[in-house]
Amino acid sequence: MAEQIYKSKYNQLIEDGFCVLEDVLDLPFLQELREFTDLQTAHMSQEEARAQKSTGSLIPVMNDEIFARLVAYRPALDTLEKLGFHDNKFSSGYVISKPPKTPRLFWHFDWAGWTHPFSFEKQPAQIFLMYYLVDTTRQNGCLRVIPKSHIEFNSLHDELSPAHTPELRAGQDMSLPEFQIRPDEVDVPVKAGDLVIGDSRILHAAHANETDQRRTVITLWFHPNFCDLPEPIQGYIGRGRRDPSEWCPELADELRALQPVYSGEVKPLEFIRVQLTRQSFEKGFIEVPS
Ligand SMILES: O=C(O)CCC(=O)C(=O)O
Repeated sequence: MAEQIYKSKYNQLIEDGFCVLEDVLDLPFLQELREFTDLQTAHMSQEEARAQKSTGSLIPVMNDEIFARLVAYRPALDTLEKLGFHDNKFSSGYVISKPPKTPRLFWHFDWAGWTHPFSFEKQPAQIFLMYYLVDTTRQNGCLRVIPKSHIEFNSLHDELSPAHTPELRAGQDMSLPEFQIRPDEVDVPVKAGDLVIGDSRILHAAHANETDQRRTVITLWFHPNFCDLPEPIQGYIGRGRRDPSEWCPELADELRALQPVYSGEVKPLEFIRVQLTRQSFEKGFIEVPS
């Protein structure tokens, strides 16, 4: 891909909060991931499926070697560098598989470090790398985002309660603001193997899966320019890291190089799910709820 294209993708990520890089996963690996995740998600109990009707499966990636290969996947890491990011670190990720005939995913953002003013700067402290394993459309639950909501106040911020409550995950009350169709939302349909990169602060959701097939995405969280982040954020991201050789001995060195390690003395920021208001965007920070 030409340098100019990476530049425009980077600008889109910084200004709008997301971009799509086409055709990043090679076909044999994509097929392997499909087969593996189909088996994994086939074991989901009825009870779990009911409790997570809106999200679909939420299976952590750090137990299976195949996902270690995805985390250390060279074409994706090279893509981050070509976009202009350096010292890219990985913190965690999930297999999110929406079974057939499941409702919308609720509006939310993934970032939980809002108590630090850096959260209101343009540079992201956390980005998601999403690999959809099937082509996505409005019918099977493609991603929806509100452009610029990572950095600009959106009236939806005022309406959302802290994300990922059991009620939201189960999609118990589809009349909640979290399940609305918004006038400023855009669909992000992709081809299987494309890579969606998004700022973790962006408001995002997914359409219902109205088809008879699963729609699986693997979301990985990365932290670009880790060494340039404020220390309390480095400490927050670097907390409680496991030895990568327990996850994938063959890739332990590569995974270790991707681990966010903070060895300074500054107190780490607390992980906190909050409600954002216009005032927080205007002030550039939020009050910590006591
Ligand atoms: O299921 C999807 O399409 C989006 C997943 C998501 O919102 C997330 O990983 O934060």
